[in-house]
Amino acid sequence: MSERISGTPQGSAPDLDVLVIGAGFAGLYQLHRLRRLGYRARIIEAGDDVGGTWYWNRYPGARCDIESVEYSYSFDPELQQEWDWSERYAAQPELLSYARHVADRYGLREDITFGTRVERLDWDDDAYRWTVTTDDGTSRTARYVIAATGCLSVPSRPVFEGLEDFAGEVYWTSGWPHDGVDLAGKRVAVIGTGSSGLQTITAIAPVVAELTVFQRTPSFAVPAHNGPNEERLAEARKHYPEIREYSRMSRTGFRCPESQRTLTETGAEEVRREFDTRWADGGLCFSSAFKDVLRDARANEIAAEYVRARIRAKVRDPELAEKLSPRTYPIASKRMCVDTGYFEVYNQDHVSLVDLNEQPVRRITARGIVTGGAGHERTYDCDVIVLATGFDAMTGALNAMEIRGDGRTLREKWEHGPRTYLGLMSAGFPNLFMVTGPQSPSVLSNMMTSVEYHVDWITRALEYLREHGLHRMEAAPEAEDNWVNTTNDLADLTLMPQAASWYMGANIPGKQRVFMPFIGGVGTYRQIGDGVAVAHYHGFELA
Ligand code: N01
Repeated sequence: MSERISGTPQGSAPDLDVLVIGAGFAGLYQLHRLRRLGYRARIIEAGDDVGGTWYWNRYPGARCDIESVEYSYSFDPELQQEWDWSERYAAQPELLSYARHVADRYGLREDITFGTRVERLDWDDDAYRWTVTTDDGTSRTARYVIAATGCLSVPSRPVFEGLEDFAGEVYWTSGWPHDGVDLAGKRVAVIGTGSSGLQTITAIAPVVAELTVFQRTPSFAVPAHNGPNEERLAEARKHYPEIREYSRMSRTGFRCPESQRTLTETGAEEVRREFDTRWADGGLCFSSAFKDVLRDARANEIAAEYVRARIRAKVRDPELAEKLSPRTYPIASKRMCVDTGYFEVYNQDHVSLVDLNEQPVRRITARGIVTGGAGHERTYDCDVIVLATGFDAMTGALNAMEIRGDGRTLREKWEHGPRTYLGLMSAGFPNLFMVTGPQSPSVLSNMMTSVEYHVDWITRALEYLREHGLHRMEAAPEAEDNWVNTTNDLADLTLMPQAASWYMGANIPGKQRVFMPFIGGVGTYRQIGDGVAVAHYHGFELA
């Protein structure tokens, strides 16, 4: 059972019942649910339109790595029947149109304030409300705040000495110009070879005059086999309820055959057959082929070597193929990429790879990028530099705000890593919910499945409070401690902590290295979350 503490809110009613931060897929659905239930709710959004990730990340080739029919809302059967997904994996413009369609279809825009960034939140424990201050100097009060701020929404922008001296154009994939960029016939340098880099490189290679890729760590990538979607969509339209039900209880939040077999106990021929099948199917299910791939170093190496062999088969120059083959971390311990002809790009004469382990970036000059050590410097001249250097994942957007709860800021509390109960609330910060927060499945899952579950869970909690005349909800410290320990223990059973990944916060200088998402699976997490709700919000203090 939850613990009840006594108290009543002092003072006048707040301006809003609920203030939601962010108008990405999470914020839009949250606003829709709240409006239907009669809450006075408003979204504050930094961008000038809805869409979140798909509003900002407009780089060439930006595309989802979960199939469209699954990376879509399930809450309204009519919506899912009426929307056409033209490709197996939707591209950014289509995803942005979908977000806009949802905002218009449910009349959400009237309750969204665009072009405004939340800067600070101050909790008033007498009035049981938050004061939310935005960058236009305005303050609003709200009984509850829901941070739908996204897991990969704050770009990581490493400092490259001399970047400001560069005479050409500079673009960050995470903030690509809305009017597009004409790269035709230009000499382009790309720094970063994660998902954003791979997609950009593949998309721009056919149009640029010269492409130089600066790689620090190669990525494992599985083929997307993207293409027209009529058949998949027709099948999905017949079976959406079953598809959604399956996804909600699955490990990953989308349809992916989970193997019960261990690789190390399966014959080599059968292992190969299974990988071949998954490779031919395409997509992220590759790493679910055997249940020990993420737990057993030997199994992992066999899976990794399978992918490296595929890279060798695609890249004509063996030396180059080796440079493009990851060897420094277990496969799937960094987010795998889903590609469409990425490795083949390097077979073209106008494309070259610079291995930053051999020649690190020294500085950037007016002409281009200088690499190498003293006496061995080399300048790569270019007209355009594209930076695909990633994000301050999971905690970045929350820590970017000054969130002051019971004295401390959230940033101070999370100095040694995020601490939450279920990834939904953090002790000391009452009435502040997070959608897909740290220590929930979030980035390890189909975000749509996880977003909908969290929004539904939070909405149900708010309804419970309202029905019981309660006004304050807070994670209990012991429940939070247990949950943090559980998530850490689960991660330690896997190979995930071995990688210097953004899951671990390792891409941000000074950030505590701790595995941030809950790795126990979407279905298991859902059962735990539902159990907590049924037990009158066990582990939360209600007042
Ligand atoms: O970012 P990343 P991303 N000098 O962190 C390199 C999702 N997403 O935007 O690995 C040189 O993966 C860095 O090198 P290293 C998806 O979940 C999805 O690509 O740190 N290089 C790495 O190569 C994904 O995982 C899609 O050694 C530097 C790259 O920059 C997540 O977003 C599409 C550097 C950053 O890769 C993040 O992907 C796009 C430096 N100083 C994104 N600093 C879909 O397909 C960093 N790097 C849905």
